Amino acid sequence: MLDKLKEGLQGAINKILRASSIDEQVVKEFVKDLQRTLLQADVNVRQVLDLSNRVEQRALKEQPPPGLPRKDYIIKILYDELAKTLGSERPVDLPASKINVILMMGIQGSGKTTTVGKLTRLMQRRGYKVGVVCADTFRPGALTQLRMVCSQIGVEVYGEEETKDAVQLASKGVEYFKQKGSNLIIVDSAGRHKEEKGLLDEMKQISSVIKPDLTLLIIDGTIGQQCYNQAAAFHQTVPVGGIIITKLDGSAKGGGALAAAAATGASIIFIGTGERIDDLEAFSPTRFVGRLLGLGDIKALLEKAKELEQEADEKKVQRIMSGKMTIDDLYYQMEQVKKMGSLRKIFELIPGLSTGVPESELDGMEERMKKWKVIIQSMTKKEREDPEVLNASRVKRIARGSGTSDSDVKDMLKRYRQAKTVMKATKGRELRQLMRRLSV
Ligand SMILES: Nc1nc2c(ncn2[C@@H]2O[C@H](COP(=O)(O)OP(=O)(O)O)[C@@H](O)[C@H]2O)c(=O)[nH]1
Ligand SMILES: [Mg+2]
Repeated sequence: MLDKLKEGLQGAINKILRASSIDEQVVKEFVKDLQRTLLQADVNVRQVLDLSNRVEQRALKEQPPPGLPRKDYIIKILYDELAKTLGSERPVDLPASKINVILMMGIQGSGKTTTVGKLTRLMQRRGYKVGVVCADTFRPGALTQLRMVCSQIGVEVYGEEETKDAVQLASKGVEYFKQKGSNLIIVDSAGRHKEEKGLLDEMKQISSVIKPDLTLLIIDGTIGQQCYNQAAAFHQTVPVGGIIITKLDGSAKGGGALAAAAATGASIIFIGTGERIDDLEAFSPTRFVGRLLGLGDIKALLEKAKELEQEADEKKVQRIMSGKMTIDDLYYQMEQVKKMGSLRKIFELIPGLSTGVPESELDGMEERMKKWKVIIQSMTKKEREDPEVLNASRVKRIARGSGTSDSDVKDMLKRYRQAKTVMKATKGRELRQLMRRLSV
């Protein structure tokens, strides 16, 4: 599966591993290799640029945790960014205690009907009582096809050969299975109309009538580039809750998977890997990327990186606990927490930082926080390690260098001291919790 993409990525990685030292040029070349490979795999240009820019920026700017070679760290960055593009892992989470409705959406030939069978089988095994509705009134023989698929697994299909109103059919079918006591109703839909707009309108109407708990977009993994626009068009019509990429068993280039996920922001939940009813796999972005990059090596590398990062964190916590927090440590925490969300959160999460700050002032603090970053960047290494050396003239210099005022600098120092005191007093307990939360 996805042999070309795999080959390309592994080639780029091998080149990095063989380089005698990592400088800007090696990184740039690596990023070029990466771009070429992704483009060949039919990932769309904008996405390729986004992804490769992020990899380049991080590879050039970030420091690997002590003990981890820069080469390995760059591979980890690539892994992170690829996995991030594919979204987070999302199991299907539909409470069996209520009636759930799933709407299948996608163009003709993408694999909707086949996937209905696969999904039904899988959900049956998980204990759901499944009913299937045929709302494809466009394709001749659609009902017969769906019945054939579902007869293999003894599942009833609601459909009417004569009715041409798909919206009405969907609604009647859902009602039918509700009365019958099903707790999962899967609605198969048409994938083609005389014009695209007709199809999208129909989807919108079906969705507003049956009010699905989950709308799944089925995408053919072999179509590459077009995935992006297709997924975006559906998503604008009916928000996509999850994606299933089919036909990843054949000569799929794989770019489609990345494209569809990016166009909708939805996660890929399953992938289809064959025509048989059991050929459906739960999708895990990390496992997928692991496979692409060559799992054996990457797994060991990731574990090592995590260990070293934790070790480095632990050392920081130790230092901070013993009352020796430097400004760099504070900065590091600010950066770490920022990855989690808003600046406001930083205040709530870094122990001591918001102590004594009234709720009403918290929002204004966000602005202040931005200033602190520039202030910290204007300090020398020595000053960051030992802020007690800061006298009036140094404060003036920093204020001037960062385009802030003396009182801004003093305010930052005051907060730093406060945070330091609180962390020492709580023996870093809260901080440790914070680090733990960050490392998952
Ligand atoms: N190899 C392979 N073929 C698939 C897969 N999923 C669907 N197909 C085939 O794709 C074709 C179209 O599937 P169908 O379910 O009718 O698509 P629909 O028009 O969206 O309902 C059929 O020939 C299926 O057998 C898959 O995961 N792998
Ligand atoms: Mg179909």
